[in-house]
Amino acid sequence: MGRLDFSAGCVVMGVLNVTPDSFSDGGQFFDAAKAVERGLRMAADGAAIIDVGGESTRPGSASVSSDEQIERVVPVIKALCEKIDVPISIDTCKLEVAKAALEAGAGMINDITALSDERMAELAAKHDMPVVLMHMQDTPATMQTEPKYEDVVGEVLEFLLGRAKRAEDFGIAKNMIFIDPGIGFGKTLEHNLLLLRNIDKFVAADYRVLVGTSRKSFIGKLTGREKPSDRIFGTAATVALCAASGVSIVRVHDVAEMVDVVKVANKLKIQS
Ligand code: HH2
Repeated sequence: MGRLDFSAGCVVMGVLNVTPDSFSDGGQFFDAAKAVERGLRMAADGAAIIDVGGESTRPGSASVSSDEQIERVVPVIKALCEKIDVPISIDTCKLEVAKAALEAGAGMINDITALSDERMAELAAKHDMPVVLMHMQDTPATMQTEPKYEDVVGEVLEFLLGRAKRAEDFGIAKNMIFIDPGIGFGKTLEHNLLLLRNIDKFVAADYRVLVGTSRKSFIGKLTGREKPSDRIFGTAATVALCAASGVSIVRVHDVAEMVDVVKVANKLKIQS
């Protein structure tokens, strides 16, 4: 499996949801063969990493058992690892799923609960795997009911730095840790905008940063685009800002388009 290379700046993580109900592409890649085909396309389009998930975390979603997630993601990860050198990340907060994905060839853990289960931290440390630590207020089932912060940027950053430090205490190397403000996870439109406007503060915090804005509902609110697949240009604006601000990874559905955006925005990076 290849390694991530940040020498040119920000890179693109392709989202591959092997789910029937994801908010933007649910059902399209639920079939393993279709998911593999989509993963190969993303690799050909320039994805530096592919994030495979077997559970939707959209607002209001219910959790999916480990067995069900494993059944969905393992065949896809195995097939992709046989065919391409692009690293695969597993989008899960469940230990058994992460273990099965690792055995199938995945090389990174994307945990929207920021390693709440400490056995997940032990697993990542033992296998020297990169981890994504994401902030979320509440749980996907209820997180959009009434998100509240006094100082969203300060609180999210403090949480992430605490979790990053804890991950280091478990033996995960600093350069293996990615912090993620969790756009849309227990945040209003204004919270999301404040986090993005202040993304440089996260970049300055000494850990690599990952941001996932792709096709999310706040982009729909700003553009009036109801359909997630119509939110590509809105997504591009956020991706350009992130890349030019020094974010290391953008997590997106539209890989070919965002690879172009990142190539240009990386060259526009403002040196402070
Ligand atoms: N967003 C989603 C899922 N996983 N992981 C990280 N680290 N950051 C994110 O912003 C993030 C994430 C939601 O997007 P998607 O996977 O397209 O939808 P769904 O959860 O409905 O499958």
